Amino acid sequence: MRRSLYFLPTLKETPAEAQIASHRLMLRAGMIRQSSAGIYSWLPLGLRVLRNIERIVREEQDAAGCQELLMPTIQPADLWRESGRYDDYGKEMLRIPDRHGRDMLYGPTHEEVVTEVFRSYVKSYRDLPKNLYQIQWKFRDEVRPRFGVMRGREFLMKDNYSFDLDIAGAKRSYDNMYATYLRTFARMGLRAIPVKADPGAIGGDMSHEFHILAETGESAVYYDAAFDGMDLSGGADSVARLQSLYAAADDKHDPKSCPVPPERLRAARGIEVGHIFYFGTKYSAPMGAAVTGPNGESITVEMGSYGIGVSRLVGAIIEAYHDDAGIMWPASVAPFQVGLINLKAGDAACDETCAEIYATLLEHSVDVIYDDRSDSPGVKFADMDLIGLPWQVIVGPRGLKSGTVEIKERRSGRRQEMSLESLFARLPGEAGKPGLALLPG
Ligand code: 5CA
Repeated sequence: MRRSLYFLPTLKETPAEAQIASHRLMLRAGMIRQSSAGIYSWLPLGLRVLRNIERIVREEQDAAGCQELLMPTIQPADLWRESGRYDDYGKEMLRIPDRHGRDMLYGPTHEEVVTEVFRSYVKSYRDLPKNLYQIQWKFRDEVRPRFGVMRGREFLMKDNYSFDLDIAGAKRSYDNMYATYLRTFARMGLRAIPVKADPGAIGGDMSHEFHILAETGESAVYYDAAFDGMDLSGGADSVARLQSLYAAADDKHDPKSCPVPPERLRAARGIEVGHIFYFGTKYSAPMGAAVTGPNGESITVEMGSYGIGVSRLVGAIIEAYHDDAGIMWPASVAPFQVGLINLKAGDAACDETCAEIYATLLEHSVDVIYDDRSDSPGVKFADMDLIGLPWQVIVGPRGLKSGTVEIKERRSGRRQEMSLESLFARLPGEAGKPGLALLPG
């Protein structure tokens, strides 16, 4: 993508309304535009990151045996009357009458809709277990939308729903998602601590929230210091081992009954990026989601639901990866892998070399944004640091005299001059995502 043609409205000034780094940086980097309180347009650069996060979430859901479907954003109130939640949900639910005076609502979550789909088709124990997911927009009329996409009113969620024959099966489904979530967040460069949580409006018996530790987090979390040395990438340390350690959100934590001695207890702020629930027959019983068992008996299915805040993750990743100059994207979610900077647009040698690098990167399927504008080097450096692509390739007249360009790694700030041949030798043979390494070790 040529920067001169790209819709990327970066801002020099810090917007006054933004209180935390990720919100400020998303506005400054031209990723989002507020439409009304807690409701945003995703501009091209922001959308690329959102789509990358979605892709990782989707790949991990598919690998875990879940199947994707897509349910409507607008739901009939009658389904929520069946589950008994229509009146309970309160003012967070956006209620909309249609032209016939029927009560509709913009879905804050989809337990009712998915249970209706399931009960209409699945009739036998032989068809279990099932796990269905979607990545869909939700609306919650939050009292205090804030921090940009972190607490929005309209937000993108991955939600899935498990259906099992018995409690043991439901626990397997739950643990499968617990491990899947650890893997999903690790692929985005995040360490997410699973803490025991209160199921709240979703209801149920067992629930964990996944928190990214950050000072700007909205929740207080308490956890055993042993977590600090654990493998939280869904690998070596088993679900059973992790679940045996103490970790609780503030609504579950009671200093008086906490089993961890004070010197081993850590208190921190966290951003909740995922939440999983086991709630048994809370929806299946009132809504009649049952299958026929091996002896012809009717068995009400055991359910769980599992959410990931896809749009919230964009902000959470920035909270974890930024410095004074801007964002520092992990390669797996970065909107582009390389920023190519032409320090002297209009200079024949610079233009020619940049054109060659740009074409070669594209040939190797490396996502690149080429700053071909005639602005000053200072403006281009600041802009490129702000949007935070993992690699910068800087082309200027001075380097070209000795046949070199400069490579900069955004995260470490490491720089090195190299010839075009060495640069091209470092490009991957095929699709360059995500492991591009333009500098040695
Ligand atoms: N039905 C369940 C699981 S599918 C559910 O709705 N869970 S939830 O309420 O905990 O939401 C799941 C995730 O969505 C949260 O962990 C959080 O990461 C994200 N989320 C919730 N509310 C918002 C919001 N207002 N803005 C951005 N993300 C949100």
